[in-house]
Amino acid sequence: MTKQRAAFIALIGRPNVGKSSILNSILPYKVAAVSNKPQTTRTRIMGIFTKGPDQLVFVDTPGFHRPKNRLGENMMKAVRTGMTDVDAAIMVVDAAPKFRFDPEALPPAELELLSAAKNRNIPVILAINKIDLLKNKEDLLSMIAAYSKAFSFAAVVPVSAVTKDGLSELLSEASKHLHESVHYFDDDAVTDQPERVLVSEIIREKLLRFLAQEIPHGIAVELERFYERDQKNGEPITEVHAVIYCERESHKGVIIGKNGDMLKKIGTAARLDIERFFGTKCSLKLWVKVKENWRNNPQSIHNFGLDLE
Ligand SMILES: Nc1nc2c(ncn2[C@@H]2O[C@H](COP(=O)(O)OP(=O)(O)OP(=O)(O)O)[C@@H](O)[C@H]2O)c(=O)[nH]1
Ligand SMILES: [Mg+2]
Repeated sequence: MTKQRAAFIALIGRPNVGKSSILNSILPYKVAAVSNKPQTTRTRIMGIFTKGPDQLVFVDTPGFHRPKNRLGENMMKAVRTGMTDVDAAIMVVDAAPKFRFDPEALPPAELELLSAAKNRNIPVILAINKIDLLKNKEDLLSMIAAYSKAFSFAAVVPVSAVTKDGLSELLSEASKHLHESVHYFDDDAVTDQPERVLVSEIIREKLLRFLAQEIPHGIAVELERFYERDQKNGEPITEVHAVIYCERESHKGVIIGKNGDMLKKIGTAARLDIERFFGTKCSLKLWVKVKENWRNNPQSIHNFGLDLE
């Protein structure tokens, strides 16, 4: 029998570069929320890719940034733990930065991550993501040159999470860090996240997508009820009752929207995703409540499951 092999691979990088998108594109289904707002990922999320004797466990982490509140501090703790006991890291960078890319001065957050990897002796694969947005191939070459000058990467792979270009090469680079080991997860497991977390993250993702910049960062979603039952016609239906917590009364108004339109839009999008995920109908009921300044309240952070080390 072929010996089993395994590797833990951290996905690290600045906010919004596409770490979670890459993870979702590698896996058979989506496990991490993705949005165009920075700081979408709040905890460490594992995505598991098993092929025959080999198991790659990808550890998605929150985007590296200067924390502004206790939640942010917890998120940065999740980055540090995410980089502990891994066999390699994939640092994801954006090929189409909104800022002008300066080959002489890489973003400080990236330099900090690279030095953390170096201190821990973790080999780093550079994934230059969003190459589908690149108009000028010269830019890619100058990025590769600048990053390679700053750090000795195990490999540099241009990718696109959207078109899936380069992902098989990224997988084969990650596979070079496999070592003989029993598998840590069942061979058919795709994530370490419980179903109820996946469901609340689907709802939070829609809030991030549909709301303006400042509101979604102060949002948390808690499931009050979550179960499957049979309808009268005998078909199963997933029943979800969720509370959306925001930080201000004015935010609550925006989330509900005029005549409840915004909440309806968010609910419909979330319901469709939940139905696709479970392969059943879904009845989704949403409430909006205010919990002031919860992002600085350790008890609330704990209750929302955001203080996992
Ligand atoms: N065009 C294009 N957009 C991408 C690609 N990968 C990710 N995006 C977009 O980039 C945005 C950020 O993606 P995420 O996957 O949430 O980024 P992240 O690095 O996980 O962000 P945080 O969790 O906030 O740190 C989303 O709007 C994605 O749709 C890509 O390859 N091409
Ligand atoms: Mg993310």
